[in-house]
Amino acid sequence: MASELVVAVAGATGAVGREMLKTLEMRNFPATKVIPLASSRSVGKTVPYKGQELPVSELKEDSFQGVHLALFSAGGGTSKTFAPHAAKAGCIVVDNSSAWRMDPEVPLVVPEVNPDHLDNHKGIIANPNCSTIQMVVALKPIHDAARIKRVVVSTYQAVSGTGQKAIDELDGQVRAMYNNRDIPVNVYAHRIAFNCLPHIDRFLDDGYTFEEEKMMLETKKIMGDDSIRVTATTVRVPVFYGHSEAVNIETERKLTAAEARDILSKAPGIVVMDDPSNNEYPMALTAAGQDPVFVGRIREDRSLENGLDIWVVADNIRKGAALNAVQIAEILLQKKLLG
Ligand code: NAP
Ligand code: 3JN
Repeated sequence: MASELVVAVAGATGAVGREMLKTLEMRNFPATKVIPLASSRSVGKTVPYKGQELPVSELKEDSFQGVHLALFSAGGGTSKTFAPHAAKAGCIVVDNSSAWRMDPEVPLVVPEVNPDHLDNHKGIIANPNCSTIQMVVALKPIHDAARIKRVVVSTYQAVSGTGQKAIDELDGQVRAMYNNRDIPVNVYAHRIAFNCLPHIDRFLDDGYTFEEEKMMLETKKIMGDDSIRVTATTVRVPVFYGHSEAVNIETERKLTAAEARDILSKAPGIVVMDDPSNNEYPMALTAAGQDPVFVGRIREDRSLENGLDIWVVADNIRKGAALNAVQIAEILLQKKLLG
């Protein structure tokens, strides 16, 4: 590794960007300098890193001279515009948006699943959607053991996936209700407090949402297998942190629940919590603030010959975004592809 390792965080004032700074710090990432970037609105603000307050600079085309690694979480449009400038300056971009995920030239990586896809990057690497990340961590060992034919997933997604404004909206709505005030509805199409919205991101012509399409397409690309059929229903629930997923899996070869439990408990990045007789199963509250993907409720699907049902929970801002991006950077370092 070179003696210098300069890291920029684009979107450093946002929910994901702040978690990225925290994750770099917690994992002792060997950055010699960290540069927080955001919009012109944030110039003059600071963000915390290693006990200091770092000043935020405006993200510009020339922000990446002398920068080795840029972690982007400033929205798809921003990534589309600025990631190529960063790559052209010789910086490796790990992008959290959907802007580059399905580009055939761009690796889409979950370290527990397809770290080898990093070998052929061309300067931009994509971090998958949070709901996809936690699902593929659980699917990969099952696919390796029994070959997955089809996945049916329903998600229960926390408001933090939408960013800080949605965290504030749920908090504000609950307070308004308990104080008999008018309930502000600004972020989602309907009230989220004490409600569930089967609507994440925009609707597409065939009735799916873009979030559902992301899960369906990204899963095939990460698993490197176009034959896996995936259908998704993504739902926003009034939870602050932690996405939960009910995942139904049809396999080519029969796996018993005991075999699946054994395989999953030995897989990287997974903690199995599956003791229903003691009310033990993962919940959003279990995962919030934690690194692993938690799996429970592992059972054989009574309606299929070779089917499993599992329940998968992870912190959407950590493993679903910041942690996965930093793990990618760590592998680049191990492979001597960075610095
Ligand atoms: P957020 O809390 O709203 O933060 C947005 C960040 O982007 C802020 O730092 C903001 O800076 C910055 N930004 C916005 N427009 C910009 C511009 N034109 N130039 C420079 N910076 C700009 O949102 P978040 O939850 O952190 O999410 C940010 C992005 O990360 C999302 O849009 C999405 O693409 C990605 N994301 C990915 C996942 C995943 O599934 N892997 C999950 C969540 C989010 P200011 O404070 O200056 O406005
Ligand atoms: O809603 C969630 O729980 C996850 C949201 C992710 C997100 C939010 C805004 C824009 C994304 C993403 O990562 O897919 C994007 C995007 O399309 O970049």
